[in-house]
Amino acid sequence: MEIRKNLLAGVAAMGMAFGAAGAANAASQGSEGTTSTGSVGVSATVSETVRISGLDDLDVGTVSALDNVVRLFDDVCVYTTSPTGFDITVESNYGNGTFEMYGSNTAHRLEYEVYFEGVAGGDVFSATTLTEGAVTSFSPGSSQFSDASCSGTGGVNASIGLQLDGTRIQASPADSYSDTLTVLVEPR
Ligand SMILES: [Ca+2]
Repeated sequence: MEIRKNLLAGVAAMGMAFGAAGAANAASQGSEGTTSTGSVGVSATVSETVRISGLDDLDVGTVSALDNVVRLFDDVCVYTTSPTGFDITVESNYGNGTFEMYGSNTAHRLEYEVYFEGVAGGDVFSATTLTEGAVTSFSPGSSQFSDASCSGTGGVNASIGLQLDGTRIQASPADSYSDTLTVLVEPR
């Protein structure tokens, strides 16, 4: 009996939650007559969506301790239906809190920096570096993230940048290094 009572209470609570979602969606029943009229409430929730596309691999090629700063960027297209922009979180497969490539010899590490900016092109390197695994928010200054194909801006509207510093290259033994970045975007 106790269990049954709790179940009923749960169903009632759910009914209240659904009722709160829409304004006038309580069904009403008709009564007997020459005609009869009832009503059916109709409701739906539209969620905001987001998409990042145009991602390409970043292969820096061969570098050495003689290099000072090595930079490479990839232009992408971010689209969201949210009028307040998007949040981005970039995670390094190997690094934890920092971006790190591993060598073929997995004892070898090469730290790098990742930039992201809501504009295409090399200006990404004037942006603030991202922290691995941490959320960074981008608000549209205009409507630049509401163009589904970024067609108004040449198919791109944002950029991911990778930077290797000479001091870090110097600290890493000769090897082939790689990592995978997971780029998560969410509507704000
Ligand atoms: Ca690209």
